[in-house]
Amino acid sequence: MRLHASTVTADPQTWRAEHRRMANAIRALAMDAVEQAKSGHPGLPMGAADMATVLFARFLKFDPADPAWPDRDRFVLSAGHGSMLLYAVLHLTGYADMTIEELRRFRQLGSRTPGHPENFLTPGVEATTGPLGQGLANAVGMAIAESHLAALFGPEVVDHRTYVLASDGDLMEGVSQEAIALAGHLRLAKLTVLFDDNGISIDGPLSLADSVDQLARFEAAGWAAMRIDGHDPGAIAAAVEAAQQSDRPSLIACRTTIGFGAPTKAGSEKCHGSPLGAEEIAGARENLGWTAPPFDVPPDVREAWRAAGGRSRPARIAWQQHVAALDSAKRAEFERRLRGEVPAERVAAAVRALKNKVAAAPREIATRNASELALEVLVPAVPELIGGSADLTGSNNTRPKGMPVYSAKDRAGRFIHYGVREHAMAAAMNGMALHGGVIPYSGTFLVFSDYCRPAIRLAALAGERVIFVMTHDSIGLGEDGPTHQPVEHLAALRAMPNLLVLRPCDAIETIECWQLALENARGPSVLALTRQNVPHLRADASAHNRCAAGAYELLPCEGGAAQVSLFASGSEVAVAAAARRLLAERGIPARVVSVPCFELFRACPQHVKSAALGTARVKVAVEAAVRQGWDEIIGADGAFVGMTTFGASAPYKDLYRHFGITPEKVAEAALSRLGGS
Ligand SMILES: Cc1ncc(C[n+]2csc(CCOP(=O)(O)OP(=O)(O)O)c2C)c(N)n1
Repeated sequence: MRLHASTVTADPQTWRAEHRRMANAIRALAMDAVEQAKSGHPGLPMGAADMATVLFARFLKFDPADPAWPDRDRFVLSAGHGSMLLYAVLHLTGYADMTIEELRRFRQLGSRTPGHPENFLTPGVEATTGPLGQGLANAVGMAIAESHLAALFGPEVVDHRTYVLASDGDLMEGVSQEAIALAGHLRLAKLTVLFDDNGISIDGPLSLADSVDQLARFEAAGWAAMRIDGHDPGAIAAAVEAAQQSDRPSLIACRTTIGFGAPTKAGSEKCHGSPLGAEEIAGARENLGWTAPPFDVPPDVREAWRAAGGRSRPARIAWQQHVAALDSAKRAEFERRLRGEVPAERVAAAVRALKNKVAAAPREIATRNASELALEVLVPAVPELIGGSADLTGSNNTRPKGMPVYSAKDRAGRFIHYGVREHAMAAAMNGMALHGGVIPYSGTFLVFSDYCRPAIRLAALAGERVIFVMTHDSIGLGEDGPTHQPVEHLAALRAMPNLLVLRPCDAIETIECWQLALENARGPSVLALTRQNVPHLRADASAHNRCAAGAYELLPCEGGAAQVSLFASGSEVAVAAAARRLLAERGIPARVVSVPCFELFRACPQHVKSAALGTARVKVAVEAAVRQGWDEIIGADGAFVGMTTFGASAPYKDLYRHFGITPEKVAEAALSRLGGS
């Protein structure tokens, strides 16, 4: 749908003049900070300054006095390399932390002005961006969260918009296509993308690599779209107004000149990612009519920006009054959800009851099915959980019976059919977590964690609670073969800082791991789950969450001091348990240590670690994956039974035999280390 800016009106000259000076303040600060840092990207802030000025000075609902105001509009700078645009605006509108000193310390250690925006570091920054495309997909998640919470709590308390500033690079990245399609399908009308349509990227003119008709592309995905002159404040304002009236998400392609004002570098890639240099800056100052010295903002401009920063204060106060007037139970629930505080007692009670129920009737069950059992009790207990799957709902078991679907028609629904869009799913979940008030979880196959990885990494970096159910976690998935069988994925995920990779061995551990993922408020979690059945191994179902230690002795040795410690995770814990029996038959006492989570184990106090590691002379680990990472537990001289190649297509029991991941092979490995085979 073509967006029509029918409300375009000629703005009074004074407004235009004031606008120009406000925008030039962004340009000057960006040039100065990049010059001072001797690195950075002046081109985007200079080109997009008009868009940002119109948005922040006339439309965006925000209050620098309360950066976390829940009903603020969200502004995501998806083109994170243009960070100085955001820092300049935060400074000018009066965010207390964004002092002129911080701008002077752009890109320096410990500053609030890192190279790319980091939301956990800088109040006013909504998302950690830089990897192109991510911010746009984050914004889709934010708009989903907004619409959902508005449906639950009403428009008096939740009614805000999400704006994204995206560059050519954002729109070239594949994740943007997934995100755009999802947003169009879900009719996220309060989402607006301002596209910095400057036709330049790092290598030069966009025509070197791209010839997409972006308006047609967005329209095909169900968006409203229009193209305007991105340096005309009246046109920008009219377009934003039109977007606000649209019943679809909107794209506003703003034709701009990268490095606007720079005498020789404007309009070229030369101003994309390096300081302009003293001469060019002097020329730009002259072109722009900017006479203030570096890092200086003239009082009239400062005042105009401060007025922009104070614009939404009355709205915030009115909002606080609305919240205060809410029914007390509703208010308490709203505030609890925004604090990100899971109802710990309800979770603990649900977990305890389910563990007891499962332990009372032990049976073989796939951990993906056990996860569904957990969700059956957690989804009602934790109303902020928003589930989903990338078109594998029946395989991931992420939709417990009766969980309503979130859609354009039912914003109160809690399960999202993301379609076959793993990357945007993960990035949108980040956006939901960043928005607050919801805890997203989703499903796909573990092998497709690769398709989610850039977003998982940002969740880990930014410390967002996002939960990934990743099923079909090894060759144990069987006949689908090596394309679908993860081999290196556990190691690759474990290599990521601040990510919990949880691989439970049975139903009890699965329930415990779900509890840990929910409690992991400052980072993402991956639950690696089996397709195939596994035996019930945990005899005890006490309230104590044994998985919290990351590794613990599941089966003690019998008949003397342990000679062998067998370590395993997930489905291979059963293999280790069977190997322990074989060793016992040979008179060799062995113990089994379940290792559901390396990261949690690493964080344990030394005595807990030592207890899990034990003192047996021989250490053997078994996991249907590559060895990488296990030396941390078994040492370089430990034995490892696992995968060294890709898998194969066959029934899973044949595969375990074929690849030698069997109790016999584990016992053999132990015996050979003992010198007794
Ligand atoms: C995923 C990803 N790939 C590559 C980069 C490196 N990079 C930063 S900006 C950019 C492209 C610049 O073009 P554009 O997005 O149009 O920004 P502009 O030059 O207009 O500022 C690239 C390739 C990145 N940040 N993220």
